[in-house]
Amino acid sequence: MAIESTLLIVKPDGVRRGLVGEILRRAEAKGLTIDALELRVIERATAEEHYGEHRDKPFFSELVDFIIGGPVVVGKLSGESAITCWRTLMGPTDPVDAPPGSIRGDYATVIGENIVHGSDSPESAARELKLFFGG
Ligand code: 3AN
Repeated sequence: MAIESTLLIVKPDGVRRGLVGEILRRAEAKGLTIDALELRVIERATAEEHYGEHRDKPFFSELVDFIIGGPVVVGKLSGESAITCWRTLMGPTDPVDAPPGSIRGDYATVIGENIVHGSDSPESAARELKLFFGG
């Protein structure tokens, strides 16, 4: 067990649907701490770097256009095993597979609009937190 930090993004679909409060409530209820929080529109270059591992995938341009298409809430969540805890609260990437009780299970139906992001490893968390918060 270890204290970790992870990047949270409430994507444009989550903000548009008024789910910011509910998503933050779930993170806090779990016991995670909100160390940084900001509403912003992500620059295209930042989005392309963030999703760099998907650059060669057919859905890359759609993914980037979607994430920069409206305001998002970016945050830093910290706590014991925060990376895995937040991924579990989010549910699997495809909302069709996400169980009820998870954010994607409760609020999403399609993979291209799956409400939230969370870093998938300590290495990703460090890279993503630096990209969005400078450290
Ligand atoms: P996660 O967001 O669960 O870490 P990743 O990193 O595999 O999932 O994918 C990043 C984002 O790319 C997903 N949140 C989803 O919006 C989008 N995505 C992943 N796979 C697909 C796909 N097959 N078709 C369309 N969009 C996808």
